[in-house]
Amino acid sequence: MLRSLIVISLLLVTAVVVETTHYSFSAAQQNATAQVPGKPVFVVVPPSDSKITWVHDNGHSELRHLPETCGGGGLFFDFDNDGWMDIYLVNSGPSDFFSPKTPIKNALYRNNHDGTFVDVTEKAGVGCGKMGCFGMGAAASDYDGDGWQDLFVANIDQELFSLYQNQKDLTFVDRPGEIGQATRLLSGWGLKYFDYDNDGKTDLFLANGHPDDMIDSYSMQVKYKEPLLLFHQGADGKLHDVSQESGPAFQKDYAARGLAVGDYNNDGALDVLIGVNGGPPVLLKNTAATGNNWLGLKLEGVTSNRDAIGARLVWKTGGKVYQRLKNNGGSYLSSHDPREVLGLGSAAQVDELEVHWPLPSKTVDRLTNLAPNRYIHIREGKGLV
Ligand SMILES: [Ca+2]
Ligand SMILES: [Ca+2]
Ligand SMILES: [Ca+2]
Ligand SMILES: [Ca+2]
Repeated sequence: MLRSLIVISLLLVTAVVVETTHYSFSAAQQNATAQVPGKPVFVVVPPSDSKITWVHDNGHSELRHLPETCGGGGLFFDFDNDGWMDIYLVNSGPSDFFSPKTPIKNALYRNNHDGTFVDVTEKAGVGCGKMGCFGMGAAASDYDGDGWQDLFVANIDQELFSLYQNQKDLTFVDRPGEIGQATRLLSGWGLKYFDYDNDGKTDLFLANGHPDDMIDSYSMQVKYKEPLLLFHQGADGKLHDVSQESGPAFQKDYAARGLAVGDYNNDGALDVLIGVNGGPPVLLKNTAATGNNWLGLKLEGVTSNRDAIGARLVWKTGGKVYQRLKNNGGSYLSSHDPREVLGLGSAAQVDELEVHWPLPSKTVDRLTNLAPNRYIHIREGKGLV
């Protein structure tokens, strides 16, 4: 059975690295960084230096079947909050024609601050999901707002998707909850954590589809086209499956792949665009956020990267304090609206907003008494512009 081609989704903070090319350099600095003929612009860091010995296994068989044609996913994220990016890598697993000689696992490498990494997968408990290890998409987000990045891995059918909650002690616990039940027979691709109803709590949207377009001919349960799934975070802090009551789009099946989130009509309600394999894209206009207040942010770094990837937002509204790490990644082959939308619920304003700009900046901009339901532009060190 031909299973998963892929994986990526990721990049949470992969973008941090990419965006470092956007630093504002002085003329002297630009000259200093000018490309020198014969000198590599990027230098490969070999496993002997990085200590990252994990190798992706594409599951090739003696008959040259190749279930993983696009490699595995991976992401940068700071799981221990020490300010240094750690690395998570995703691999698939056994198939009908592939029995790995050594166990295949996902891998978490902790940054040693000296250019090397150490494998902490086993202690962290993120090597394998419940019921299997056939990983595909991955994303990191602090969905529960406790200040510690959590992990999400979408797996192939017959396995549950994994929601690894950060325990703040270098370990994670896989608690997929209702996501596990709902994804038992699905294969995940596009995925994104965002607050779709602007109530202040982060929700989750999943786009699914089996990689094998012949799967219907030999499976009684698994289908090529699969439903979209929407999970709403309730007052109990858990993600609840609300797909059935979320409109006709969730009653249909798609060969969904990429999923991008953005506010195309600038009403503060984040909309969704889904790429479909062999079909037209699905554009979903968000009507769920009506009635809740919001504040949209366009962040412009000056010393830090221009898109402020990696900025930490802390805001007070309605008597509560919220926080979020700005990233522009996650999902599969997709890029999201770079603006941030803060869901305020019924609160009439943002009482205080702090923007902790990412390194190398050490600037923190504080703004107070911000009126809602508009997009504002904040420049590093200048505040509102
Ligand atoms: Ca770290
Ligand atoms: Ca968390
Ligand atoms: Ca929400
Ligand atoms: Ca919108």
